[in-house]
Amino acid sequence: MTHLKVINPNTALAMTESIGRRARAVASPATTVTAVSPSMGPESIESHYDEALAVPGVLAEVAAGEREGVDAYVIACFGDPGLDAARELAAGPVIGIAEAAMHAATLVGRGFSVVTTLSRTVGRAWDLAHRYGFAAACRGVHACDIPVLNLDDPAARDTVTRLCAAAVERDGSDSVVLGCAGMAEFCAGVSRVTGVPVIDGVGAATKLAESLVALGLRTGKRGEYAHPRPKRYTGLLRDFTY
Ligand code: 5HY
Repeated sequence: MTHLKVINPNTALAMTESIGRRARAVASPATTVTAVSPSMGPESIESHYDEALAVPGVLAEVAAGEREGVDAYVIACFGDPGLDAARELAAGPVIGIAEAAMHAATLVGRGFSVVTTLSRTVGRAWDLAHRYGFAAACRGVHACDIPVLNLDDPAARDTVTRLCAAAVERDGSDSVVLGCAGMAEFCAGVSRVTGVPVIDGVGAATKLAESLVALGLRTGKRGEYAHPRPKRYTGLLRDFTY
C-alpha cells in the first residue's frame, strides 16, 4: 500500500474534504489517501502574506507524516506553498498541485490556459510557470475574481466554467488548468462544456505522486533538498526543531 498525505495548506475543512474526495476519486485502490489541514494558518490563501503564514502548518504536517511513515505528499494549494522546504523534510516525493497540473497540461497540448481565483494571484501563477519551465506553454492566466471560500457557491462553478471556455478561445490553448484546489471537483463539468482537456492539480499531483513512488523515486538528499542542518528555532517556531 502507498500512503499519500494530501495537505490543504489552508484551514477550511470543507475544502479539505473536497480535496480528499478528488484525490480518492483518482487514486489507485492500492493507495491510502489522508487529506488534512494544518491546525494553524489562514482560512484561505489569496496573497503572499497568506502563503507565508501557511508554510509553518504545511511543514508541521510533513514532519508528522515522516513520523507516520507517509510515502509521498501533495501540497494542495495552487501557490505550491512551502514546496522546497517540505522536500527538505520529506524522504519521499512532495508534489505541488500547480507544478503537477502544468506538467500534465504540457503532455496533452502545446499551450494551456490557467483560470485562477483573485486577480492578485495571477502574478504568482506566472512566477510558477516561469520557475517550472512552462512559461512558453502557458498562453494566459485569467482570474474569475471569486474568493477561494466562495467557490462553493452554486453560481461559482458556472462562472469558472464560462471563464475557462473564454480563456481557451482567447488564448488559442489546447487545455485549461484549474488554478485553485477549491476547483478540483469542477474538472469533469468544465471539460464537458469546453471540449478540451481540463487539468486539476489535485488529481494530477495524486497520480504523479503515486507514479514516483511506484518507480521507487524519493527526494534526492545529496544537495539542496538535504535535511536542514540542526539549529534552534525560537518563539512561536520553537517546536520546529527537528
Ligand atoms: C488554493 N488558495 O488552491 C489557492 C488558490 C489561489 O486557499 N487554495 C487556497 O487563489 O491561489
